[in-house]
Amino acid sequence: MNNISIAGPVWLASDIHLGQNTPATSEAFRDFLQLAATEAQALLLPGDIFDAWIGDDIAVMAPPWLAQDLMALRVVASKIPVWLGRGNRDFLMGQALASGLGARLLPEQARITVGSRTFLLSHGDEYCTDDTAYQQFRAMVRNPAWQASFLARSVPERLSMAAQARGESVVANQMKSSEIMDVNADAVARTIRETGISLIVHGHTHRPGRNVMTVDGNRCERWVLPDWDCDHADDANPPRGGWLVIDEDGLTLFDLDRA
Ligand code: LP5
Ligand code: MN
Repeated sequence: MNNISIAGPVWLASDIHLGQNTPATSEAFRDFLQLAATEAQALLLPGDIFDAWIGDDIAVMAPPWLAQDLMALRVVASKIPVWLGRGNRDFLMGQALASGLGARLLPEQARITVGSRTFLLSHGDEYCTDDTAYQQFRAMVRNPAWQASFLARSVPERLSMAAQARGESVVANQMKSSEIMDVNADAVARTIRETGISLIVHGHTHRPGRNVMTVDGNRCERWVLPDWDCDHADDANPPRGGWLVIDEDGLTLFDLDRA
C-alpha cells in the first residue's frame, strides 16, 4: 500500500451527504471549506460527500445547488490539496470529477502519514461485515463491469435507479439492528493486523468519536468522522456536522459550533 505523506494540520470530513434538498447542510459545508482553506494544510474527504452520485457527467450541466457546492470545492482545492474518497453513496465519483475540481482521488484504503502519525483512512463501510446484504450490494456496485454498464445508461435512467436503490435501502435499514450496521470488531482487528497500522480513521457509521481497542496486546484507536445534517434540526436535534484535525498535537474532533 503506497504511503501518502502530508504536512499537517490535516482536516478530515465525510458523510456530508450533499443533495438537492440539503441547502442548510450545503451552506455549512461551504463555510467549513472556507475555514479549512485558511487553517489546514490539506483536506481529506473520505466518502459520502454527496447523497447520491450517479456519474461525473452530472457535474457538467450541474443543477444550481450542485454547481455551487462544486465551485466551493474547486476554490478550496485551488488553495490546499483536497483528496476525495468514495463512499457507498458516491462510489461513482471518478478522475473526471477530481480533475475538474483540481482535487485528487483517495484509494479505497489509504495509508497516510501526518508528522509522526500514520493512520489508515477509508470510508468505513467495508468494516460492516455483519451486514451481509450490504456487502453483497457493495460487491455488485464496486464491480468495474457493473459500473461501466450503469454509467452507459441515460441520466434519467440512472437517477431513477438511484432513487429506487435509496428507497430500498431505507426500508432495509428499518429491518436491521443497529449493531449490524456498525463495524465488525474482528474486521477492524484483521485490517490492523494486515496493515500493521494501529490508528484507523473512517466515516459511514454516523457514530462519531474515538474508540480504543487492544489488538494482539497493542493499544489501537479507531476514530469515526461525524455525519452532517443541518436541514432537519429542531430543539431536540441541533444541526449535525464536524471534522477531525490531525496535527502535531494529535487528533481532535470539532463540531459545527467551532465553525
Ligand atoms: O445508504 P444508506 O445510509 O441508506 O444505507 C447504507 C447501505 N445502503 C446503501 C445503498 C445506497 O443507499 C443506494 C443508493 C446509492 C446511490 C448512488 C449510486 C447510484 C447507483 C445505484 C443503483 C443500484 O449503500 C445499507 C447499509 C447501511 O448503509 C449501514 O451500513 O445497511 O445497505 C443496504 O441497505 C443494502 C440493502 O440491504 C440491499 C441493497 C439495497 C439497494 C438495492 C439496489 C436495487 C437496484 C435497483 C435498480 C433498478
Ligand atoms: Mn456511508
